[in-house]
Amino acid sequence: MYSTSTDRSGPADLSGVTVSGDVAVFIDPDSDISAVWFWLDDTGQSPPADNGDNASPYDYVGGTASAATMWDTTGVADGSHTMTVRLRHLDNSLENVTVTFTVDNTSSGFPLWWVEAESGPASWARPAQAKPVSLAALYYQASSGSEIISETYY
Ligand SMILES: [Ca+2]
Repeated sequence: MYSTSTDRSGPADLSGVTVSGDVAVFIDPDSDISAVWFWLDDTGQSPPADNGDNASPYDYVGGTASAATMWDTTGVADGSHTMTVRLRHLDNSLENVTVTFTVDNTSSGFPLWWVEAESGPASWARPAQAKPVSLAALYYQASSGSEIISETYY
């Protein structure tokens, strides 16, 4: 599971989703679990695990009962990643689970704006707040008469 809040609110399945920035990664609360080990991008579970947690709630990076320590996804490359967990149940049996997810921190830049004049040769103005950013966040706005047409490219 993951959440974008330190209080782990609004948890969602990490499998198949795209995450960015800081996220809390943790195990779905289950009273049958006594310990959890985590491996990022290591489905073979080479010892030692990246992190282990033997107290509920079971967090990837750690934390307290009320607040998870966030994992900064900008520390890894954009693209596909795996999180493999080894769960130890109360009867000491072990269970391995791997989920695949995507990290994408490319579109977090400040939008870049141009405003096109209504008539005559194209006249371009850049508002003072415009900053150079990655083209992934390019925001194009054109005025035509009283109508504003905008397009967003990703
Ligand atoms: Ca814990």
